[in-house]
Amino acid sequence: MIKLGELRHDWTKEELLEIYNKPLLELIYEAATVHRSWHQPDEIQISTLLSVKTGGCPEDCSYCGQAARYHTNIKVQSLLPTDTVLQHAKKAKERGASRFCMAAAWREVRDNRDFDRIIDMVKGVNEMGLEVCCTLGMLTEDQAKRLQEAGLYAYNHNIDTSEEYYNSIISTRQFNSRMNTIQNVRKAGLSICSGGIIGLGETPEDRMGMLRTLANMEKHPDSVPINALARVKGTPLENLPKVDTWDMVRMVATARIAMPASMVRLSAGRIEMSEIEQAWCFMAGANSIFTGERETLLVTPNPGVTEDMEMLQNLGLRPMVSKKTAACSNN
Ligand code: SAM
Ligand code: DTB
Ligand code: SF4
Repeated sequence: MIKLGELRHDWTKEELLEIYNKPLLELIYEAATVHRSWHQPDEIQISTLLSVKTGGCPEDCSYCGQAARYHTNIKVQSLLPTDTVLQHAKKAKERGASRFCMAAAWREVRDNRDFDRIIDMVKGVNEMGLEVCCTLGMLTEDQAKRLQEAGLYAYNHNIDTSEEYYNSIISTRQFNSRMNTIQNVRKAGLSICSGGIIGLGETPEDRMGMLRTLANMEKHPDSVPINALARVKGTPLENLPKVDTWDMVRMVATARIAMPASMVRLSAGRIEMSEIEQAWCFMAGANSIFTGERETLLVTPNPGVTEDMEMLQNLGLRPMVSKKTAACSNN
C-alpha cells in the first residue's frame, strides 16, 4: 500500500504508475483528499500569460508553433515595449489575476539590451503588487540573480517530457541543460514553476518518468503546469490525436498526490475542454489556470477571461489572492 498525502522525494516510477492506473474514481477521490488536506479547495490561482516576444525561436521543440524552422501561421513579434507590457499587467490585475507571467520565444537569455528591458518590465509589474513570473529559456545563475533582484517571484522552465523521450521531441538542447537552469533558478532563491506536456506520443511510463523527475527534486517545484499538447499546424506533431480528458485528469491527480504542497496548473489544452471536463481536473487537484488577456495562451487559443470567471463562479471557486497583496493588506 502506498501511503498518500506525505511530502516525499523518493518516488519510484512503478509507484507513480500504480497511482496513475488506479480505477479512475478511486484515483480522483484520493487526489481530492490529498488536495483538501494541503490547500483551500475553493481557491484557484489565476496566472495571466503574455507573450512578450513571439516566434522566430532557433530551437526545434517539435510541439512549438514558435520555432522558426516550422512553417506555422504565427505572427513574429519582437520584444514588446515596456509600457505595453505594463498596461497588460494592469488590466490583468483588474481582472483578478494574482500572477503575471511574461514569456519569450528565446532559447536562452543573453546579456543584452533586451534583457535590460525585461528587467524593467519585472520591476514595473512587481510594483503593481502582482507576483511576477518569467519564462525566457535557459538562464545562468547570474541572470537568475539579476531577475530576482529586480523583483521576479517565479521562473517557469518546463522539463516537458521524460528524460528518455526528450531527444525524440527536441534535439537542439539536452534534458540536463533544462535541469541546470532549474538549479540556477533555485540558487537565486526564486520560486520554481516546472512541469511538462502530455500528448507528444509518449507512453504512460514517460509521463510518470517526467513526474518522478519533478517529484524527486530536492524541493518540489512550487507550481507544476500540466499542458496538453496544443496542436499547431506546421509543426511535426500537428497530426497527433487530441489528448483524452481522462488522461489529463489522471495526470493532474498523480501530480497532486506526488507533490501535495505544489500548485498544479491546468495549462494548455483548456480550450478543448468543456467546463465539466475542467471541473474534473479541479476535483482531481488542479488549483491554478493560465488566462490570456487576448484569449490566447501564447500563440494558440485559450478561453476568454470573462468565460473563465463565469466558470469559477458556476463551480463555486474563487480567484486566489496574491501572496503579495495579502501581505500588503495585512500590514
Ligand atoms: N522559450 C522558453 C522555453 O522553452 O522555456 C519559454 C516559452 S515556452 C513556449 C514554455 C513552455 O510552453 C514549453 O516548455 C512547453 O512546455 C510549453 N508549450 C509550448 N508549446 C506548447 C504546445 N504547443 N502545447 C503545449 N505546451 C506547449
Ligand atoms: C506552460 O507550462 N504553459 C504555458 C507557459 N508554461 C509558458 C505555455 C503554453 C503554450 C501553449 C501553446 C502556445 O500557445 O504556444
Ligand atoms: Fe523556443 Fe520555447 Fe518554443 Fe522551444 S518551446 S521552440 S525554446 S519558444
